[in-house]
Amino acid sequence: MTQKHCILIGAPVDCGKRRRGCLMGPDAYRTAGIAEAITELGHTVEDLGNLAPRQVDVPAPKNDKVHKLAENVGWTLTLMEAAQEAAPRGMPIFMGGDHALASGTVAGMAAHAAKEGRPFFALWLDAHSDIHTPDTTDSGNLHGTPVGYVTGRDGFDAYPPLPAKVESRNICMVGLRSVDAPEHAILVDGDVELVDMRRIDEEGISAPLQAFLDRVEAENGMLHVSLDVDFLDPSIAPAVGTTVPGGATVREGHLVMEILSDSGLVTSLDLVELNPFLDDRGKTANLMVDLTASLLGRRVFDRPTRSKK
Ligand code: B3U
Ligand code: MN
Ligand code: MN
Repeated sequence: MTQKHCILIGAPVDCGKRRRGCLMGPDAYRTAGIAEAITELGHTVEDLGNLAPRQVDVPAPKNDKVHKLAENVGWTLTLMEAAQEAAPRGMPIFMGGDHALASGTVAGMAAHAAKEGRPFFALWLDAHSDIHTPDTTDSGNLHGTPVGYVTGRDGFDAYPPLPAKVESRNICMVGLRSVDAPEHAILVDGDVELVDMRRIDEEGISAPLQAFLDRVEAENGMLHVSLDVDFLDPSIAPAVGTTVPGGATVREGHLVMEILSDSGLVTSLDLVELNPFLDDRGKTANLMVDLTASLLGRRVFDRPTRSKK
């Protein structure tokens, strides 16, 4: 694969939900050897260290369940800016932190794509659809809202205005198995590409993914991948607060990453929801690093595989 310059950006965001621990995520990835894994593949790496949220004042939210609105808005500002600073120089890899960080990373990458005059696509690898708004969320946890924000839904008045809205038809969600009623209502009437676990069981994970990638390629799009730990089955990835049984296997995870790697289309990546406090001797952090390595070209054999007679 062509050499990349990978820019590691620590985003210790822990305000997107109540259970604490995702702030330790960036250092768990470093401890698991993310930089070394990337350089071993022949790429270059730069680590910007951990960022901090901008300090902002916001009006009290209409929905009083909403948790830590100001901190979430502050992180969105910080990461929107960081994405736009890094994107022209290489491939940003945002080491979370919980999924609230994607409000900033995705909005920033979409703004960058708009500047480049290219369409923007997002692949959401997650058990959840994260398309709530601060008004529809019942948990009040804003890590359930980044897709709502970047697609321009109402209710994000406290957030920065979107430099570039993401077209919902340019989003593909893979791994869905936990969708709340207000999210369901939006999704069934909308045009987000939905790949739930049933579809994966019936069609396999590669066919729907490849169909989406064909569209990205045909439109010369930029592709952001947002990988939530809970996309994976909790038996192989226990370090996450919101485990949902029946997730992707190790093999499905790697296959997705290898197909993405072969496509050459991925321009940025989020690694989110790792809570090292809940991990089992680094098992989940190591798996997330291995998946990142597959995305960046690690292979057993290049395809097509030839057996020597
Ligand atoms: N949809 C639920 C659960 C959830 C969303 N994202 C995560 N969990 N990680 C909510 O709280 O909005
Ligand atoms: Mn998520
Ligand atoms: Mn999730």
